[in-house]
Amino acid sequence: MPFHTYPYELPPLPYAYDALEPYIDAETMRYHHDKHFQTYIEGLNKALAPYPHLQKCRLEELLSAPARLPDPARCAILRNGGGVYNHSRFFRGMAPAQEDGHRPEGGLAQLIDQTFTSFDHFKEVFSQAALEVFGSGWAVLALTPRGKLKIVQLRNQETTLPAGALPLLYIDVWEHAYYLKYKNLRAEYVKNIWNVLAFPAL
Ligand code: MN3
Repeated sequence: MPFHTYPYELPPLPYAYDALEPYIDAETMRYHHDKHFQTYIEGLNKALAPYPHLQKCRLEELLSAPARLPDPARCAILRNGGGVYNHSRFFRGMAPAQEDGHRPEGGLAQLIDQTFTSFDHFKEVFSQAALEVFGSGWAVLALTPRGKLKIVQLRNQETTLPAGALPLLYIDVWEHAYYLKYKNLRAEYVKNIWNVLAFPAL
């Protein structure tokens, strides 16, 4: 995928800007994808420009071991690289609404039932985690190295990678993800995003 190595490029949205209407509006999608996501792409390329040896690394490698990044660039690489990594997955983790919403299938459906007793309870717990992120950040459903599901709250553009966990599903709760349509009503946004969250196969 084009955004996995330097120089990073903005991946196209896998659907039309208005495909998630009325839950996520086209104007929000344009700003979020074309401006905010693009800014992280540019910031990451700029941060990596002086470091040819880091340009050869995959983004996951850079983000997994922050201590190995050079001091002067560490913060910029983690912030911008985290923004690139999280947003690339967030946008791919949504799809046009279906009647009754999207449901996980197969192995992921089983694991959700085992871990959270039911899909509805999982939705409650995950929504609550998204509502309780203080300030800018993410709620993420992640698969731990031991194969367990875990709901994680990330601040700013942290990722699950230093913990070795694979992110499966994201809710972006930065205000840029919802403010144009929902203003201060994060709870309305979180309730409505379930119509368009799409589950990966496990
Ligand atoms: Mn965002």
